[in-house]
Amino acid sequence: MEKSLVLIKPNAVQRGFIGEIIARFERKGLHVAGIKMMQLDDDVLDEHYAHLSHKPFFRVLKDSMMVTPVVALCVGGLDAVETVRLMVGATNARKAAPGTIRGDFSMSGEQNVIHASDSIESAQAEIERFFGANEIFEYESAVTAFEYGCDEKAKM
Ligand code: IDP
Ligand code: MG
Repeated sequence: MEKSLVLIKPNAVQRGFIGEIIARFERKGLHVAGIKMMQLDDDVLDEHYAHLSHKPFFRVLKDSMMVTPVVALCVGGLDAVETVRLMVGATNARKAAPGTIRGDFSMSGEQNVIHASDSIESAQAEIERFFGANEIFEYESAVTAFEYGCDEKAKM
């Protein structure tokens, strides 16, 4: 099953949105395969945000990700990476569509409550970055037949 990596950022932890954000993924039908609270450090953020290391906001971004622990979440489902990105919305939360997580919970392009993997390749790397193999769980869902059509189940 395709999986994506989500981080509930410190600004969402501070504002008390952990439960509401996780509930949105569960309600959608994405299955939780891994979940934990963890304190990020400079080294893991250098790796995680390597594509932004040249940006003027890099230091501030990394600092903002260490203010409190984050909640790391691995969720799975058909086309999970694209589906989660659609649920998360645009990077600048002021421009994120209402109904998306950023669109509903944030006014900021930096303090935008959540990270989500942007491709299948980065999801694989990010899941390995934040979870050990024994922290990702594959288990039979009792309700898959009611969440997907037969043709969709065949693709999973
Ligand atoms: P994404 O989180 O939507 O994938 P990225 O471009 O990968 O967006 O940027 C990672 C994070 O860096 C964003 O979620 C946001 O917190 C922060 N960020 C991106 N652009 C800006 C900016 O222009 N100013 C301040 N922070 C930014
Ligand atoms: Mg990104």
